[in-house]
Amino acid sequence: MYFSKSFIPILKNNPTEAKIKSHQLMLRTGMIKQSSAGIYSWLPLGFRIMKKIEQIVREEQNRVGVQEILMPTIQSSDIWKESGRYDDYGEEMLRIKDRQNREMLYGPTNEELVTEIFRSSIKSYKSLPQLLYHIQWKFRDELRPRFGIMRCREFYMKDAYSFDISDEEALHSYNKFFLSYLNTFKRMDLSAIPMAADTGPIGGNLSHEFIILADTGESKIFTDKRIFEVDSSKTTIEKNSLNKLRENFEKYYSVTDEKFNQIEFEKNVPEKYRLQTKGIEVGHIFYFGDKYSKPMNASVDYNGKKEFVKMGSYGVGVSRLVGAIIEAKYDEKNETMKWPMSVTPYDCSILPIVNKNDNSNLEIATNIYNSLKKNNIDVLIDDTDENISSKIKKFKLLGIPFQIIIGKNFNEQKIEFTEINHDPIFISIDEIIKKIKSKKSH
Ligand code: 5CA
Repeated sequence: MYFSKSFIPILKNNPTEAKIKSHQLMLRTGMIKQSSAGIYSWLPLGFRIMKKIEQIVREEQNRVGVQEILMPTIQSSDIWKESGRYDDYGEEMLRIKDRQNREMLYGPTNEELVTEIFRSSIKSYKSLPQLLYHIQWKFRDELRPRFGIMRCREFYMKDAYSFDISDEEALHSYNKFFLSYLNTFKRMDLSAIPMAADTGPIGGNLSHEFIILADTGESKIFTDKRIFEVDSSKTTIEKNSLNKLRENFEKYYSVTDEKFNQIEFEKNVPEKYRLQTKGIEVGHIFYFGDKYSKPMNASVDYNGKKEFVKMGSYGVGVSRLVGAIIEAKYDEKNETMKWPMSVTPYDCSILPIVNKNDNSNLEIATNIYNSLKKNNIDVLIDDTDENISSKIKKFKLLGIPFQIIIGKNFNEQKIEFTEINHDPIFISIDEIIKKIKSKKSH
């Protein structure tokens, strides 16, 4: 992509309405544009990042055997009346009437709809477990939308739902999501800690929030620092292995503020390991047994007996993650963001010095661009006639991990190549490709 043809509307200064780094940078670099309070359009740069995040989430769901579906954004109120949540959910739910005067709503979550889908087809315990997910827009009429896409009204979420025959089997499903979430966030270079949490309007009595540490986070957390050392890399989806993983995490006190108890904290965590800080909730998993299956009559035949299925639900804030990654990865010292290779909108930028009467640098840049593209490296080439130092500054602002600079006296064997916030090195195109590819495969 040539920068002159791209739609990346960069602002000169940080917008004053934005209070936190991620919101400032997302507006400044033209990733998003507000369309009304708490509702945003995603422009190409932001959309590319969100799509990469979505794909990682998808792959890790598929890996533990969850099947992808797509449910609509608009739901009928009937199923919410069946579950009893239509009145309980309150003003956060956007209620709409269609032309027949039927009560509809823009889904804030999908427990009811997926239960309705399940009960209409699955009749025997032999079809269990059923694990289903979709990635779809949600709407919650938040009282105070804030921090850009971090707490907004319309947001993109991965939500999954599990259906099992017994508590024991349901906890096995819960644990599969527990593992898949650790793997998902690890692939984005994030260390997300599972913390015992409240269940709020979703319900149930077992729940973990996955939280990444950030001073600007809205969740207060209390934790034992040793939890950061727990290793999940050898865990498989076998029951024992997953149970062990949960145990390894749960032996350390780690809770959000709704669950916090000072006496327990001090009793369980030696002083030197106590950490009281803030974080961003990027995922939340719940186990709620038959809370929905019973009122909605979602049951299966179990050797001649009717059993209500045991359910859980599992959310990842796909759009929130874009902001969360900026908050977690922002480099205060250099005042830059740096995208993890797995989600970066472009891997590399090519910045030629462009002279009005001489196209040669632009031609060299285009040749290098083609070689990188052939190697599946995503490149943005700055063909504008801005001076080179403002081009370098611009791409630092965008957080693109690598830069190639084509200046005077170009030498094929010694191309100026910079990893963001490092000193430039001078290497050949083959070495550049090797370096970027090896970073991409980590
Ligand atoms: N049905 C359950 C699990 S699928 C559920 O809705 N859980 S949730 O309410 O915790 O939302 C799941 C995730 O969506 C959260 O962890 C958070 O990352 C994201 N999220 C929730 N509300 C917002 C919001 N207003 N703006 C942006 N992201 C949000």
